[in-house]
Amino acid sequence: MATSSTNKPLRVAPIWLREAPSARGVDSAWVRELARDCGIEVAAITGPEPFAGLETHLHDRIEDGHLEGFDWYIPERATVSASPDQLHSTVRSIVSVGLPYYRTPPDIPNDGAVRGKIARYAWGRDYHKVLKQRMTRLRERIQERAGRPVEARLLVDTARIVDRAVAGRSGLGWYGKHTCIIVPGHSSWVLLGELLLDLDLEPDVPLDKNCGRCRSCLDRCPTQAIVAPYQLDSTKCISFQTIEQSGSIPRELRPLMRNWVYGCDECQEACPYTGAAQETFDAAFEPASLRNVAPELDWLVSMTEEEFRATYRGTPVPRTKRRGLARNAAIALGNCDDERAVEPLAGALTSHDEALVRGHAAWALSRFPGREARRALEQARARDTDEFVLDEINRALEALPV
Ligand code: B12
Ligand code: SF4
Ligand code: SF4
Repeated sequence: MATSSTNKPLRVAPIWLREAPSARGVDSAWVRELARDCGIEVAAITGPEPFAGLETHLHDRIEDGHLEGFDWYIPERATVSASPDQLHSTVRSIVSVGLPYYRTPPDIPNDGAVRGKIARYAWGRDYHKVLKQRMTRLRERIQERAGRPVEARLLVDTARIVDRAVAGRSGLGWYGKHTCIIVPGHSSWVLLGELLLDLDLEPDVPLDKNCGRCRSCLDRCPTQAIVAPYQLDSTKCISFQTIEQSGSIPRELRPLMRNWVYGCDECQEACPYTGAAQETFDAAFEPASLRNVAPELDWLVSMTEEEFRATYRGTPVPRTKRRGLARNAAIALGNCDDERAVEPLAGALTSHDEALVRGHAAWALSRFPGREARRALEQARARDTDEFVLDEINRALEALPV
């Protein structure tokens, strides 16, 4: 039997997927139809009952340290998020909604540039805004059809509710071992939200699907962050480190991060269901330029605030800030095994305005055992006064062969 990192037995079939909310006699097919009219391709309905078993599961994950680094992920919040009926006293039904976003990457020119990778969900416009706008429209349409004011609460990616638990119980999709919700026809490439309504709607039923013996996502994860089926240790996840981590990235993870500079799609790409995922033609997820998909690392590590804003405004990327993205680019340059990385790294080490970036550039230079890297590090050691940077430089010099 699979066990968590603290040897707690894994609950094999979470009870919150097996609940059968009572039918309320109102046909809900029209809600799904209206959703599609509003640009929301998939929707399914569940009741407001607490997700039995979820509270304990979340508390266990917190206790195991798997959610460390999320200040807001505290047991009290987790308790509330497991009981949607506590969020809004009048809620009678929840509409789980999803925006599929899978698309093939644009052609990468053969221009010799060393490039990083941005996770697909961040190629286009910020999904929080896109989904909220469409959900607002859906709420208005529901109200028109219901012929009375409808109280509604619209949630996308908040601490108030576990989006995947709603999607799982409503049958919008089912849990993969990578912990993502797999939606038929789209694999896990679907962003989730929900409308809590004071309307009685007939609930849909959970899908009777599972991964069987497959474990491709666990095997493919570069940092082994999926510590057991359905259990992710966020602190090891490249997505967490490149997006949520505001400080230094743990040294042991840096060499494993490959060229991901914002998020990570490895576990989803490994999934056999991705082979059958439909391309989206949703303009909201169309990248404005190649830099929104596969930016040149030498540019990222030295971009100005103006360039950063002009390129990434309106997308999810600003969450990591210019310094975070440049830090991630320094690590990716360190992992690229291409001597051309030394020059931009030496430049970043000498002149980047953020100590965070200079320090990670020092680490990255330690991966290039030539004389140039050593010279850049020694020169920087004589000039830099920041403690973190000096520590990184000293460690890098120690790691380089004399
Ligand atoms: C915190 C968070 C993260 C953290 C932690 C992720 C995690 N797995 O917990 C980090 C930063 C690592 C992260 C990464 C990503 N995230 Co995120 N994240 C969230 C957030 C805000 C909360 C998730 C949460 O509560 N996690 C706590 C853990 C304990 O819950 P869980 O992993 O979902 O646990 C479930 C399973 O383990 C399952 N389960 C447990 N035992 C068992 C046993 C069996 C048999 C079964 C079937 C199931 C099962 O039930 C649990 C409860 O839902 C949600 C938004 C939200 N408010 O819900 C988005 C969300 C989950 N993220 C999302 C996305 C897109 C991503 C990334 C793909 C982004 C990227 N490309 O970089 C990666 C995917 C990494 C991965 N493999 O999960 C989407 C997922 C869409 C989907 N189709 O599933 C969400 C829903 C945002 C949204 N609104 O669309 N994310
Ligand atoms: S997003 Fe990347 S690092 Fe995180 S679990 Fe998936 S493969 Fe592993
Ligand atoms: S890769 Fe395999 S184990 Fe992982 S989610 Fe997909 S089907 Fe499930």
